[in-house]
Amino acid sequence: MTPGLTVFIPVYNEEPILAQNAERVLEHLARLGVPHEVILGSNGSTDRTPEIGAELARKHDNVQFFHVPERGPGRAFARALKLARYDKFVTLDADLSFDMAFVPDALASLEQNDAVIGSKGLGTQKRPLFRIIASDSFIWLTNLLLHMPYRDYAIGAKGYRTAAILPHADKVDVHTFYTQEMVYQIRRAGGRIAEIPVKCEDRRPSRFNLLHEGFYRYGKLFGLWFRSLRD
Ligand SMILES: Nc1nc2c(ncn2[C@@H]2O[C@H](COP(=O)(O)OP(=O)(O)OP(=O)(O)O)[C@@H](O)[C@H]2O)c(=O)[nH]1
Ligand SMILES: [Mg+2]
Repeated sequence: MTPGLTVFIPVYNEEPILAQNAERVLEHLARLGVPHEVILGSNGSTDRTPEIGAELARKHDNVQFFHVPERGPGRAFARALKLARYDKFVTLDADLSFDMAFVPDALASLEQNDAVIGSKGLGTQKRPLFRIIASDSFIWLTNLLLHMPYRDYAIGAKGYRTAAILPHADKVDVHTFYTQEMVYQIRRAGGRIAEIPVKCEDRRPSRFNLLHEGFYRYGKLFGLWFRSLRD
C-alpha cells in the first residue's frame, strides 16, 4: 500500500461542526508533511451531514465522503477501510475531543507497530465522572476475559496498519464493539500493539444511547469471550 495516512472520522448528525472540524483536521494534516486523506463516513444521519460531507469531498481532492442509511459506526469503519488509500489508518471523533497531537504520535508509533491505542487512562481526560466509571468497568472486564492489558477501547483515537486489519473488514461488529475485536485479532495473530497517552476533553452528550450501549457492549464482550475460549 502507498505510504501515508488515512484519517477516518465516523459522523452521525454532525451538521453544526462537520465543515469547520474537517477543515481543522486538514490543516493539521497538511503540516505533517506526509501524503494523507480524510474519509468521512456517515450512517443514519438525518440532518444536513450528508450534504456537508459531499460538499467537503467536492472541495478537497483528499477528502472522501460516503453516506449509508443504516446506523452503526462499525459499518462505516469497514467501508472506510476498503476505501483507504494509505498504509496507516487513524480514527478520530468528529467533535475533535482528542488532542490532535495524537495523530503524529500515532503515525510515529505505526512505523514499528501494527496498532496504536490512544489511551485516556494513560493520558488525561475531562469527561463526566459517570462516563469514566462506565468505561473503566467495561475495560476492566474486557481485559479480565480476553487477557488483554490495554486501557482504552473507544472507537476514537486508535491507529492501525491498514494491511493488518483489512482482512477483518467484513467480519467486524457493525456498531461500537469493533475496536475490541480488532485489538483481539491483531494480538491473536502475533501483531505488535502500542498504547500511548491521549488528552481527551469530551463534555458533549454522547451520540449513543448509553444504556443501550452498556447492554450491547457487554453482550458482545461475552460473545467474543466464548469464541476466545475456542481459539
Ligand atoms: N458513521 C457513524 N458515526 C457515528 C454513529 N454514531 C456516532 N457516530 C460518530 O462517532 C463519533 C463518536 O461519537 P460520540 O458521541 O462522541 O461518542 P462518545 O460517546 O463520546 O464515545 P466514547 O466516549 O468514546 O464511547 C462521532 O464522530 C459521531 O459522530 C453512527 O451510527 N454512524
Ligand atoms: Mg465523544
